[in-house]
Amino acid sequence: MKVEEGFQIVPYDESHPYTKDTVLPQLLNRLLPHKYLSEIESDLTEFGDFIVHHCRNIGDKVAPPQITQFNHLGRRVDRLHTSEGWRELKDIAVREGIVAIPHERKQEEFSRIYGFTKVLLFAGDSHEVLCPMAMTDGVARVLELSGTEQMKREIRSRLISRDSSLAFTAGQWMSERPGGSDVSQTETKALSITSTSNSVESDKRGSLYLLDGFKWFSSATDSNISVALARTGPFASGSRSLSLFLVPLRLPLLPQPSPDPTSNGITIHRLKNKLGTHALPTAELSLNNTKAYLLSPLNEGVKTITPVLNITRLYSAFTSVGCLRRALDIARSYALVRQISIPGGQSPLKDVPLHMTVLADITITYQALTHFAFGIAALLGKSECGKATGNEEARLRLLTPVLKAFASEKAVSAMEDCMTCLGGLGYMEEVGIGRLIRDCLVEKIWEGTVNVLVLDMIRASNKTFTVFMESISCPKEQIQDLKLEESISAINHSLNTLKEAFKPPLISAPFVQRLLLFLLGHTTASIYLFEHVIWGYTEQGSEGHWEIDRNVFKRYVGTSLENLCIDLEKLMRIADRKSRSKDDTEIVYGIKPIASKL
Ligand code: MFK
Repeated sequence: MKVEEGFQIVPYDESHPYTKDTVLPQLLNRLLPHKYLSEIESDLTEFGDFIVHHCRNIGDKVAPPQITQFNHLGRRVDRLHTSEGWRELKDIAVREGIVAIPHERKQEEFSRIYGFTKVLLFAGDSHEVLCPMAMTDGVARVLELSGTEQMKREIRSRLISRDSSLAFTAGQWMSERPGGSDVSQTETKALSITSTSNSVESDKRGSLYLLDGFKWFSSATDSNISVALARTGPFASGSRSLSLFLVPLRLPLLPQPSPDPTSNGITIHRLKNKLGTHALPTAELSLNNTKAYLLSPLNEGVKTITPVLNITRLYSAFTSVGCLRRALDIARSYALVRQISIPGGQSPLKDVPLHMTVLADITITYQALTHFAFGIAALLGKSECGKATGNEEARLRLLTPVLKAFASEKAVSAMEDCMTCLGGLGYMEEVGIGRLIRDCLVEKIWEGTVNVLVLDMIRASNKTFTVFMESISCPKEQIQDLKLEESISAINHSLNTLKEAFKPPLISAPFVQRLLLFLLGHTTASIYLFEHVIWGYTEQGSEGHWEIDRNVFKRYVGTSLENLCIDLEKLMRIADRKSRSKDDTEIVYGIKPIASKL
């Protein structure tokens, strides 16, 4: 049989990422004042069209970066070559205002919602250019809060520019070989450049230092500047003797493009050979007398860089959700065209209940994560505009690490289900779900692994859990009208468990701490879904979508019930098992450890 004979697989068309999305238009309708929604909706629609008809094709021009370390004269040059597609996608992100929108703040505190909607739409086709955008956004915020006037004028203005011929991107260098997420082991040292009068030398940008060290994971090797932690005090003081520096990658930093930029004492030791995010130039960098500007108060580097951590964590969550959006759309679109045999004839997959039960479960996960992510984006917007109450600041602090960890875990397994919805075709590289999964696996690791975020949640909960509880109220009559008593009772059960578990002294058993993060994630996502149902019912009535939203909410709570209904008593029983850590070791290594060697 010739290939063009016999059964032909019908191509599927992916749908518009904004207008045909099952949650975004309704959710923005709830979260944004009408004047802002009408102002931005055409941009979102056009951007969605542009992604489908233009950005997607750029993927063919995206390839891994390469490095030329030596020139023909044997000189070390470390020239980094990124692919044409990567550069084009970065330019698009700049022109679309991914970083500009939240910093221009034309929609006031709602600008973050607008900006993150674009992140969500773009994520699945972005080949991770959102990673440098995340760091650029975070660094722009650090400069706004801590930079000198000159840094703000010269550098921040370029970080938030929409003109790709002027715009700068930024990286962040924290990770080093000894520590990973534990920055207390940082080896990079900063020495002040002293003038004859023995004071720290500075130009208008700030106090100048020379950095010497080795940065192990730099994902923004093609950026213009970076922020880096380096030691300005004794090693024994751990992370309390780290300061934050602004590092130009090439000198002179300005004018850019400069006629002959030279490296700022930075050599690329190696490009990383990663499982995914192949287009992103991640490198190991050696810093030798690298000029840098002090950006934090001395030895307060970790605290000063935290806006970068929190903003990139939110980008990470939106990237997980955005990649799931695209994988789900592929699976949905395929189900419309793929015919299978059923007794008595043929049927598209969309009419096969067994298939639709899988797609509905994935859609519910997607919607729950989307509601959760936008809930936190709204809080960040308020915080940055000085409009957040103390309670909202506390919720933002507590829930940012929870969202990032929760979304990274849930999105990848849901994407695996999307892949299976296409059978063998889903496993093909050309479909793209494989790349989305590979790229998103990193969201479980960078910017803090799930366990690092568990510890961050515990640290944040010390001050904030009570206010989180105070923020929740369930309107009783509507619960009855909507027949949601059972779901709300599960949520209340979980809230009581969390309330008891987060009472000081906090449970220190590692297993329970990890479980608490997921319990808090499920509960928060349920509460955000619930808020949306109530809004649809009270504000939109029969015009609205609320009956579908109510089903989504009930089903989400139903599938999370096992998690939501865990008892404090059960948690305590687990926590009280002092031998659990020892048991874990025995289970993992299959042997009883010899007591003296424990
Ligand atoms: C698509 C987009 C994806 C994004 C990709 C970006 C790629 C970037 C590539 C990378 O570089 S990945 C590696 C990034 N590294 C990390 O994310 C570090 C993970 N480690 C942590 O988050 C640790 O928890 C931390 C380094 C912050 C711990 O450092 P310390 O010095 O042991 O923390 P400490 O002493 O607990 O906190 C210092 C202060 O900061 C405290 O305040 P006080 O001094 O007032 O007590 C903390 O409360 C505060 N703090 C810590 N984390 C905070 C925070 N404040 C606000 N938000 C936070 N998240």
